[in-house]
This record gives sequence, structure tokens and C-alpha cells, in this order.
Amino acid sequence: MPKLYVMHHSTCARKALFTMIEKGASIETIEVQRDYLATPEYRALNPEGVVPTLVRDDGRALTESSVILRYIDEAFPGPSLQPDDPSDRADMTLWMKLVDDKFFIGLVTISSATFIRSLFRLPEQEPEFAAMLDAMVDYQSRRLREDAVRNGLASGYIPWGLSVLRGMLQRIEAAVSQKGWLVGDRMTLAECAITPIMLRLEEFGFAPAWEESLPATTAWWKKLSGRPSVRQLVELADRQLLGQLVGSIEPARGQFLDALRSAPLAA
Ligand SMILES: N[C@@H](CCC(=O)N[C@@H](CS)C(=O)NCC(=O)O)C(=O)O
Repeated sequence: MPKLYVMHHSTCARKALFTMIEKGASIETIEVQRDYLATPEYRALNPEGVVPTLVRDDGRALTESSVILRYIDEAFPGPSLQPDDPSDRADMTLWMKLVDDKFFIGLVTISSATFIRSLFRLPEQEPEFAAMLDAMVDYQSRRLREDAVRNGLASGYIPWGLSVLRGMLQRIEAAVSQKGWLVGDRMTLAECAITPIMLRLEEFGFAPAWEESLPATTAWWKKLSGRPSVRQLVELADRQLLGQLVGSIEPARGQFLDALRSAPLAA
């Protein structure tokens, strides 16, 4: 049976878990601790030292959550989570790319300045922090994380991150106003990719950012977040870690929520 390495609270792992649950795919999940990500054993599976990693039946490892999502959809039986129409399929791929390249990085900015910052006692834990940064493939996202963890709420990246997330919500509103889903008239891998970001925003207490002014997004998220698969994602996450994550945003919640309501769009 394939094995999926996850940290259940992590956004990228939740993308794979959500797809796996929706698809009813027989995959064994293995919860790992952050320390394990830096071990040679795990690096042999995932050179970047991040989750998720899927190890297939023949022992080959697959990394990158969006690649894993597509593999799970195509390798397991059950209704496809990808549109048949090539044009819709391209739109779905674009959503997945935007999640990876932009929306996730926007979220990382605010979670690095709060939650990830709360995990490291600097300067005592400089070596551990350096090891986490070393895992970053992309130089820009590495710089961004370092700045956000070191400077917390004073990081110059925070307005950018909030603006990206505000832009994401507006883009969702425009898309789901058409037929109630991001692409076409049913749930696709676009939803599988973006749901963990929406869930994290909800966990942070930011739902008013769409509930007050984005009715199509509110209706879309209501039907999506009500799915048993999404509830399962919440139940699977470590309670204590989730509590710490939510608690870490507390001092900035009002300020962030205001910005999500009104930040100018990121270029
Ligand atoms: N582009 C990668 C990003 C993976 C990633 O950054 N995963 C994060 C969790 S969302 C991680 O494992 N971070 C390491 C850590 O938290 O120490 C993917 O989509 O799979």
C-alpha cells in the first residue's frame, strides 16, 4: 500500500490528505515530527525535507503536493477530480499553480511571523532554525520566512502576504460567482489545493473577511467546509499544535482581519 508522510496540521499535507479522503484512496498515512524531516532517512525520500511525500507501491517517492494530488486522482479508482474539458483543466492547473506559487507563500508570511516564530527560541535555537531554512528550495521564500520569523509582526513582508490573501479571496469570489465552484460545475483538484488555505484562515478566525462582503465565497466555503472530508482534516490535526497555532495569531488577529478586509491588491 502507498505511504503518505504528513504532519497532520500542515497546509501542504492537508492538500494530499483531503484528496486521499475525497477519493477514498487506500493509502497508509505516517505522521512525522518536524525533527524527522532533517534526517538522512527522510531526505532520501524528500530532498527538500518537507511534507507531504508519497511513497508508491514500488518504493519510488513522490514529492510536491500538487504533483501528489494529481497522482492520487489518476492512480486510484473513483470519479475523477479533474474536468474533462481541456480548457477547464487548464484553469484548474492554474489554480493549483497559484496556490503553490502565491497563495501558500502569502499564508506562510503570516504563519511564519506568528506560529513558526513561536516554535523557535532564538538565539539558542539558531542551528535548528538554520536547518529549517536550509530545507527551502526557493531562495525568495527562504528569505521571506527568515525575515518573518526574526521580525515577527514588524516584518516588511506581512502587508504583502495579507494583500495576496485578500486578492485570493477576491479571485475566488469572481470564480465561484459563475457556477458555484472554482472551475466548471463541480469540485475539482482546484478545491483540493485551496481548501487547506481557507481552512487555516478559518482556524485563525478570519472568516469575517469573506462572510461580511463576499457572498459567493461564503456559500462555496459553506458547502465545501461542511464535507465530512474537511471535518476529518480538522480532527486529524494535533489538538495541542493547532491550539498553539491559533493562539500565536491572537495578538495580531484584529489587525490582520482588518487588512484582509481592506488591503489593496498585490501586483
Ligand atoms: N512545494 C512544497 C512545499 C511543502 C512545504 O513547504 N511543506 C511544509 C508544510 S506546509 C513543511 O513541511 N515545512 C517544514 C517544517 O514545517 O518544518 C509542496 O507543495 O509539497
